[in-house]
Amino acid sequence: MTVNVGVIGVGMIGQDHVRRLTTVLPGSAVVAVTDSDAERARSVAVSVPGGAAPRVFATGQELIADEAVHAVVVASWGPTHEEYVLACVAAGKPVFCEKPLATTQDACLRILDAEAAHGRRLVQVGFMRRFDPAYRALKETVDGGAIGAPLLFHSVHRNPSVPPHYTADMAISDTAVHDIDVARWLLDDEVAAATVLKPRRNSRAGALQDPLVVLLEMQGGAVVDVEVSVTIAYGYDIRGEVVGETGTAALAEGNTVVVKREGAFSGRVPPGWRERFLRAYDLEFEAWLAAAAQGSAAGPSAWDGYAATAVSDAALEALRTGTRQTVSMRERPGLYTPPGQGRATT
Ligand code: NAD
Ligand code: ISE
Repeated sequence: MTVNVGVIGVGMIGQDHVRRLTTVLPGSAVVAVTDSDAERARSVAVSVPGGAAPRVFATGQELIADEAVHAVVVASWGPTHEEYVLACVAAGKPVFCEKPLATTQDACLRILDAEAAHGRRLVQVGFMRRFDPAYRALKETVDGGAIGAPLLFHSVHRNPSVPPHYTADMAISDTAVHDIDVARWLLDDEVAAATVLKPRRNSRAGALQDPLVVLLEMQGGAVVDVEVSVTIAYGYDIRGEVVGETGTAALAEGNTVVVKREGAFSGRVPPGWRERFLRAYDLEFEAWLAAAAQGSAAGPSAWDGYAATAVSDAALEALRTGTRQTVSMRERPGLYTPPGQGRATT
């Protein structure tokens, strides 16, 4: 079956997802696009390879309502996600929503309530690290007991630079939100409290407070430290190490080749998220299309989106106040507990 997809928001990542749906993965066709920048939507539509160009809709709501659209990708700015995800759930259409699921906890709760009323999952959130082969190997190692019970998780999230619209809060709500999700998933636990430290500022940071260190206390007692650096110039560097009772497990450096010459050795650091997580984005969409073809959703759920936003809200408050903040969350509904599994969905 071919899943006819409509894409809302065709900026950087929206265009990348259109490319993967039309030229990388089998089983889908992009039949509709929209963007608040109408000219951008038109130029993306005409650049789609293959048969008929996707239809360009004036609004996301019209795109979602169109009968030819079976499933929807939301890749517009974070504050617009709630409206579109709710409209997809109301229409009973599977939806892939880029992170964050929504920018407030209340908005996430409205999505959880709508999905619960629908009675089955329709929402997948774009936490692509869960599909990254290196993170998967790390989780398998930890889950397999090779290093004993996990005690600490060190996570490093470095961006060379960020776009001009990037605000101070986004270091947590847009960037660290990935580390928050991956900590919940790797440790199979929820976050109990957050504290944020402000190291000496990078002189390149402008109005941003960069870097930041986000400390998360998990309900089971493990502690997570996240370094967020978004103006670090040298490349896009993602690291993760779990410290267990009897050993450690870390993401390996991504290079297939290390060059040694003139008394030194070197490898490449990827320039950005597009290259570092290329395979992860493909795999998350493969999973999404398979589930969408059955009228459902897989992978990171609306619950995972809600949990990440609840923790990110606590961390933002910790940053503002300079104090430790506890995370309070609704009880997890049965819809989001996979049979025989722990708390965080794969
Ligand atoms: P972008 O600014 O390049 O693109 C966003 C697009 O959405 C723009 O073309 C904008 O005109 C459009 N838009 C804004 N409001 C809209 C609305 N109401 N209706 C329709 N279109 C609208 O931003 P981006 O970097 O592509 O980010 C988009 C989303 O993807 C964000 O939520 C971001 O956090 C997420 N993202 C995720 C990853 C990842 O690694 N998973 C990477 C980059 C971006
Ligand atoms: C961006 O939106 C992403 O999601 C990237 O994965 C992240 O590294 C970057 O910091 C965000 O701005």
